[in-house]
Amino acid sequence: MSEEIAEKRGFFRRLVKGLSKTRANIAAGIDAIFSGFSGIDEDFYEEIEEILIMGDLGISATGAIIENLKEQVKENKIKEPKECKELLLRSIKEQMNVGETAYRFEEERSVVLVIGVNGVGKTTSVGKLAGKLKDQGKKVVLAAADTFRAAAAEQLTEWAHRANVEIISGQDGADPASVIYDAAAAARARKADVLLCDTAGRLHNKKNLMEELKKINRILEKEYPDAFRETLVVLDGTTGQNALVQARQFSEAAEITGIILTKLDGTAKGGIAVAIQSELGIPVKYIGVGESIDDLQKFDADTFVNALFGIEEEE
Ligand SMILES: Nc1nc2c(ncn2[C@@H]2O[C@H](COP(=O)(O)OP(=O)(O)O)[C@@H](O)[C@H]2O)c(=O)[nH]1
Ligand SMILES: [Mg+2]
Repeated sequence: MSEEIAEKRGFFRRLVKGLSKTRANIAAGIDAIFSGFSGIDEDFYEEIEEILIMGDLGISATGAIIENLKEQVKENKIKEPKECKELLLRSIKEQMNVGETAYRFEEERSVVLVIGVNGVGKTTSVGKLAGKLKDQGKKVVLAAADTFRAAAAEQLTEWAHRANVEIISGQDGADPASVIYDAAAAARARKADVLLCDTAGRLHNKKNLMEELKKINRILEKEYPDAFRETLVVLDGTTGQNALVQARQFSEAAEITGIILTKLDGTAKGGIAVAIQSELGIPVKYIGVGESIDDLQKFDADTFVNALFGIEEEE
């Protein structure tokens, strides 16, 4: 077995383990319906619909999934409920299609802005991402631009040590834009591959947030003009539909290029990943499946749905 396959298999196992509560919520219910019904009728669809909505896939994504399933059943002249499972999985995967997810920032000189409300896992995700990129041999610089919370820079400094990368921080209460300014200068001077910027989570007011992000963006454009730009919103997977609301608000305030969905380990609301991709069309680029440095994975919709339904993947 090659190292890559072993790693993939390890990731999948961790994902399956992390999603166990979500799976108990969704897959067990779905299986019960498939074995409990002897024919396909309106009740059958309604029960599937209920499970998907309870599993946090969202009303609109669920509606589209059921419509698609009905069409497939008709087209393929399916009579047995059990034969619907494959079609259901396929239609969930189709709903999540956002085209190919690009990770260009990993390959180019880039700056990644990480935003999101308090406590969702921004600092942790920046730390994990730093570790991942460092492992790939990249030169990484961190910007501790959350100057709002006293302990924030300290927390990121610990991650910088763990990942063995450089960090630029300012005084508590300093202007976050000034930290970004210094960090851009440092990234330039050290010829960094990736500059990762942790920010404060303040969404109390959309106008404020927009102004602050605009200011940061202006500085980056001026001080680090040749860098490829990535803006990732971090969402807490345990908050279900709330995460979707936040994603919508942030996408109205900034040009979001992707999402990091955290805390998928131990949540029953993992189905939110489906709702995010289906309803917002923004790719989930990474998922957090634990608190340690290795607990960040690239997101793949097919793999995710398989893990959600406990289907072993073939290599
Ligand atoms: N279980 C779990 N905990 C996480 C994950 N990501 C972050 N956390 C925890 O969530 C809490 C808040 O994280 P933090 O990075 O400080 O959030 P921030 O305020 O957005 O910067 C910390 O206790 C983290 O350890 C994850 O993927 N899984
Ligand atoms: Mg933080």
